[in-house]
Amino acid sequence: MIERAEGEPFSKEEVGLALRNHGMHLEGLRYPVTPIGMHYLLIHFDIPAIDGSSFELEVTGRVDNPMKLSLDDLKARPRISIPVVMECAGNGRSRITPRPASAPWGEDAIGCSEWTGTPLAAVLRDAGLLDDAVEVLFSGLDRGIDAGVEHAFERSLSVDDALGEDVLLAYEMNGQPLPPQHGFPLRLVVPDHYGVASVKWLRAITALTEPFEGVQQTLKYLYQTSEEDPGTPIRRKLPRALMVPPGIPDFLTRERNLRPGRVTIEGKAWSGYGRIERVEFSSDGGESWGDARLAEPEGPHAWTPWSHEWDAGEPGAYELCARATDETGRTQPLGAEGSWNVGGYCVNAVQRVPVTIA
Ligand SMILES: Nc1nc2c(c(=O)[nH]1)N[C@H]1C(S)=C(S)[C@@H](COP(=O)(O)O)O[C@H]1N2
Ligand SMILES: [Mo]
Repeated sequence: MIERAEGEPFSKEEVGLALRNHGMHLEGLRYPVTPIGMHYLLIHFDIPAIDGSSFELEVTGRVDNPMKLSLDDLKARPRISIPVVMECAGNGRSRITPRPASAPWGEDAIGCSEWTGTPLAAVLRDAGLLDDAVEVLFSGLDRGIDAGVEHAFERSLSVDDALGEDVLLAYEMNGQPLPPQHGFPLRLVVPDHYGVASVKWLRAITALTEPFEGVQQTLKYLYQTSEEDPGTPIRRKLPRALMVPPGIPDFLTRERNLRPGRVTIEGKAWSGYGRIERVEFSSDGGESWGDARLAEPEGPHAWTPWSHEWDAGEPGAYELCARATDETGRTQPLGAEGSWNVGGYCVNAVQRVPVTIA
């Protein structure tokens, strides 16, 4: 019999979503760059079948010089590679009650890949983005029905965000062509924003004079504190620290078991609002905290390694926690209660890892 400490049992639909959209194995927090098959996945509809050799990206709308770019055209443009932490806005969703029926993430909807591609800003400049454009729309080739409406997966960015440094039209992940599930042949990568901004299977870029009002922008991905709240669009990643679960797991409950003695706890931390300034560790469920040691991230959008020497002295039950604070002072709440929102987005309560020392 499994006791559920929080939330209700998962529905058949949630389990189905979780099997299609796996999380990153948290032991993968050891790697600076996540191996491709370990990176989390979120595919709203179906993975489209796309022929890379006839593929064309259309750049259109309020531009002087509309363009069609083949994969070779894109690869002939300036090429950059950057490690970027990607995280689903629904990460942490299963910690709230009641929760909406959607991917029931623990805290594993994460990964840090090295994305290679060409900067979006220069493509928009070459297309002659016009002054009256207010947003740039990114359209995927995948289609489905959500909120009762049939649509292609589409998201927009403000012109400022679209011209942001390091926003990429990416065609490689960790030095390999994008795998189908991660957006082959081309995806957007928007560092610092939640994963939803990084449209996969990118077909078209359209400069708009009015804000985009599609399903994935105005019905989903809104932070609403109640059904009546019109809500605010979710954008940047809130800070989060996660640890590699120490010791060995129980097969079924995944609770951790360790021997007494010193152990190095390690993990990664990130924020979409800037540098990680501090990571704290607690072994008593957040009653008392000590500062973890930080190391340099592999780039401005990569995760920051942290470690802490823990003396697991006495046999017994402990609850390990980690908490990140970024350069803007944003940090993580101790519990998820105050983070409840209709869509279950941006739940960044501190990680809690029960361990038994025996
Ligand atoms: N075209 C398209 N792009 C998409 C999605 C999608 O379903 N279709 N999912 C989005 C969401 S919600 C997330 S969190 C990320 C997940 O990217 P990954 O599967 O490569 O980890 O892709 C985003 N881009
Ligand atoms: Mo997501």
